[in-house]
Amino acid sequence: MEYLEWRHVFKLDPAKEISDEALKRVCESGTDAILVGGTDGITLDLVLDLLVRVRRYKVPVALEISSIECVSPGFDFYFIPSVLNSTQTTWVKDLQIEAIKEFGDFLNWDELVPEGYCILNPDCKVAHLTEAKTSLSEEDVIAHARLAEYIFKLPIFYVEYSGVYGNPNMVRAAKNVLTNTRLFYGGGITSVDQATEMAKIADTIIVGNHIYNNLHEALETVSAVKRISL
Ligand code: 1GP
Repeated sequence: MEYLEWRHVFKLDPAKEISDEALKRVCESGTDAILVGGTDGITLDLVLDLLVRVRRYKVPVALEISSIECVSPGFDFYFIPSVLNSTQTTWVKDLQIEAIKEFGDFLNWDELVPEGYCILNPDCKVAHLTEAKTSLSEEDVIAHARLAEYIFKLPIFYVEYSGVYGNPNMVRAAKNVLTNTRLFYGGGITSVDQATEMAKIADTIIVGNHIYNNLHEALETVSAVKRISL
């Protein structure tokens, strides 16, 4: 599947405003994909609006599903997160069960991409929402990565520091024990140096917030990541 080749991804939040000019630069930046997702304030209208605008460009676009009310047809892929270090089964599998009960007979399973999240920033919204146990040691992160690959057989293990730049040692610890499962890293990338450092470790680098804070710097991360081969 093509998402297994992605090295750089921009994550766009439907609840945040972005001008047509900025969106054009993001979509034509050479990034491998646009991932549409966020934690709160998302409505179906906002998702549809962003989908239509991104569809003007050739870049693949995936929806990371955070609530079933905001799902629409028209994306190339649907990423289905499970928060492996949540303390609540809601975020690990209950919401997924609800969605499968409602849509299971109609789903195109080939478009669905399950992701195992490991949230390591205790202060980010998604950590609070999912009541994630974020105080993990390297040994814990390794166990979560192995759970993703060898028990749940997930194609993606996502080390999430949303909002802050993460500890490369934690990311490396996960990478060292993964073979087939792809390692996504996201969180606090604001510079070429940070993008380069994480691209030397993780398979796929996700840049989110900085698109809205400093577009020029965010765009520079694309070529920085593409220069590094693992
Ligand atoms: C968020 O991992 C992504 O889900 C990207 O993080 O917004 O901090 O870049 P940032």
